[in-house]
Amino acid sequence: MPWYFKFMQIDIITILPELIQSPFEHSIIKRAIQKGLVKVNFINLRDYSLNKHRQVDDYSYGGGAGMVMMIEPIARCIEDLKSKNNYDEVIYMTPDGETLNQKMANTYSTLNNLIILCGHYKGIDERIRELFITKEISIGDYVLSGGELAAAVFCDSVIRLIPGAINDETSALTDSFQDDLLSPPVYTRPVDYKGIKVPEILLSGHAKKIEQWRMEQAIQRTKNRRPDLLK
Ligand code: 6GU
Repeated sequence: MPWYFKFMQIDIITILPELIQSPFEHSIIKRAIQKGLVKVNFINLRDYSLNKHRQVDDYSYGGGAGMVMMIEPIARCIEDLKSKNNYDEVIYMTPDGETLNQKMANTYSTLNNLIILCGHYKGIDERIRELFITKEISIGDYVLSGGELAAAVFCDSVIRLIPGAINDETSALTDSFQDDLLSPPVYTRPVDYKGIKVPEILLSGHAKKIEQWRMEQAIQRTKNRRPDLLK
């Protein structure tokens, strides 16, 4: 455990809680939850519908294909959450949001209380964005069926950065993108697989030289694959 301790609560509003839960039940994210670094609540939006059919969407004014998520259930849900907690941000997962990157993940990992709203259908009534949403996030330039998978990606990128989530504290800092470089190649046993050998330097035991080699490889790989990162 690091010398300082932070606790984060993430409340995810969704119409498909089953869809989003599994990524939180494995590996680093599961352990972060078990260690008490973060609590993730899945809130079923339909619980906030007053309609006997638990309806949360309706036809789009002006016509056109695709339903729109209604204001009232979302407003009721967010107001209920806000009556019990103070939130740093109310995030809406949407393809027209700001594209997620490592810098954003770092920033969000320092916050304490987040609401994440997962959209569906053709989107949410614009007035929800005006009234409640403080940040809009996309995970890339392609369209998903709903915000759940995007929310899981966002949460994974953030939770693993909470101090203590990763055992080796330095490990998250050497990730690809953390210094705007891709990661160097890595190897494990066997030292020779069908004639393809592990680079000699990695077997040398020279910590300094190995570090230098890894930096060179990282720069070379970034030049070849993502020159845009080097600016
Ligand atoms: Cl956040 N939502 C949806 N529906 N599609 C996306 C996305 C989000 N980010 C990229 N594509």
